Order: sequence, then structure tokens, then C-alpha cells
Amino acid sequence: MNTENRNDLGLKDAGAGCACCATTSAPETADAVTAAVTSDVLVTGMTCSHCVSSVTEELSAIDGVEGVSVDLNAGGASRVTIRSSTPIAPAAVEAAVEEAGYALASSPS
Ligand SMILES: [Cu+2]
Repeated sequence: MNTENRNDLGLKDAGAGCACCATTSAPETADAVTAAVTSDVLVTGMTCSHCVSSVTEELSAIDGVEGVSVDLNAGGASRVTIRSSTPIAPAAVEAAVEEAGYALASSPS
């Protein structure tokens, strides 16, 4: 006379959050914040730290640029490393360099 069927094993509800096979959409929210992009360009015409700060200032003003570092090569082409959250359009980089009064070297080597 056991009609009281208590199904109290917790199998129906407790497993609602099983993540091993039911996740069809993985939350990939780690996008541009952590994926920093770096790109190198060669800038000619820089001769001193003032030149460096001018170029750095202009490049830093580009949307998305997080850091600029310049390896000054006075009298030659200085390597400028641009760190950004997303890839920066080469035209924007060129415009910024020219805005500062300098020019990109034709081809980085
Ligand atoms: Cu200078």
C-alpha cells in the first residue's frame, strides 16, 4: 500500500545547469579588450625626443590606440610601435604621422 511515490532524488531540477553538453552558445565576451594589436611602422624625419613626443601624441589620438612607443633613429627611419585594441587603419596612421609633420618610410624592413 505504498502509493506515496516521492520522487525526491532531485534529478529533474538540480541538473538544470549542466554545462557539459547543453551549451550551444559559448559566451565569448573576451574580445577586443584583451586582444591587443600591435603594429610597427617606420617614420622618417624624427631627430629628437620632441619629434618622438609629437608623433606619439598624434598617434595616441587615433581612436582605439592604447599605447605608442618609438625607437628613435635620428637621421633614419624610426620604428614606431602602435598598440591598440583593434587594428588601426594604415591610412589613419599615415594621416597622424603627417599631421605631426613627418612621413612614413615606404616599406618597413
Ligand atoms: Cu625633434
